[in-house]
Amino acid sequence: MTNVEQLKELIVRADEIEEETEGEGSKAATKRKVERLITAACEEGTPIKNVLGDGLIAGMDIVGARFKKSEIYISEVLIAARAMKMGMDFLAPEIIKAGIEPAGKCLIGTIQGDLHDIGKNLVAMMLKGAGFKVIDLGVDVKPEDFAEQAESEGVQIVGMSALLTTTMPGMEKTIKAMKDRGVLAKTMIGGAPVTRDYADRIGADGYAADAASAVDLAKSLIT
Ligand code: B12
Repeated sequence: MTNVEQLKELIVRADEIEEETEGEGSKAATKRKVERLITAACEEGTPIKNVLGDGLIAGMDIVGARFKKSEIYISEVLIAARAMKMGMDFLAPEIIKAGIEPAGKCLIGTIQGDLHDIGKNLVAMMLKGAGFKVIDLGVDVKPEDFAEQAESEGVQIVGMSALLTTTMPGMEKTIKAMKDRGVLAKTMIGGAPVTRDYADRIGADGYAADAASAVDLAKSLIT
């Protein structure tokens, strides 16, 4: 197996690796392995683009597909995403040097009045894993703040999350705030109480039920 293939495998099996090296040092052990494989791949002349695309992103794609089919739990996705982030952090200076363009630019946040962020964070991590540049506005984000940031950052996609039926109307207000400001970014929405029907009703460009589908949706919205 090449170093890049091993890197992909490491992301897919990150939870098993952390279990094997259980205890205080498990995260550090994963970090060491990720960094060792990236260094080895670079030393043997693999372009950064391939280390990223065929290693880290390819691994995360498999994790996303398995999660979508309910073959693995959220905890396993989070461990894989953490390993992915370790790799991305380590590679960041090289990515900048190589001038690799992100897959797209996305703004994400939880809607005003809503503090739930586990699902939103998962979507953000998976988008990053798929090569998107993600600007995370956090929780309790006002419609005007979404619109203002979408404009100033020049994003292609605005993702909104809501977990409370009482905060869902904030999504429609955000879409309106974006229109009022003349922001042309596509909108995608999600969260447990949100449905495709609701997305259609409020004029959102897309809805996804889980983080892996959110990545597919984001890709389709910008092509
Ligand atoms: C954890 C939790 C909390 C935590 C949140 C911690 C945190 N940092 O997020 C705490 C304890 C703070 C909390 C507080 C409250 N909660 Co709460 N909470 C939950 C709980 C148990 C799990 C939510 C969760 O994280 N799920 C796991 C994630 C991974 O799933 P997810 O969010 O749905 O995300 C996935 C998809 O929806 C999608 N997705 C999500 N966001 C996005 C965005 C985009 C763009 C896309 C495309 C896709 C997408 O992808 C994600 C990954 O696959 C739910 C019950 C439930 N089963 O949903 C109740 C629940 C959401 N909470 C509820 C309530 C009522 C509250 C409180 C009002 C309770 C209270 N009386 O104080 C407060 C509200 C606080 C506030 N202002 O927000 C209710 C909501 C009822 C309703 N229909 O409105 C629920 C449903 C519980 C219930 N059955 O009553 N809560």
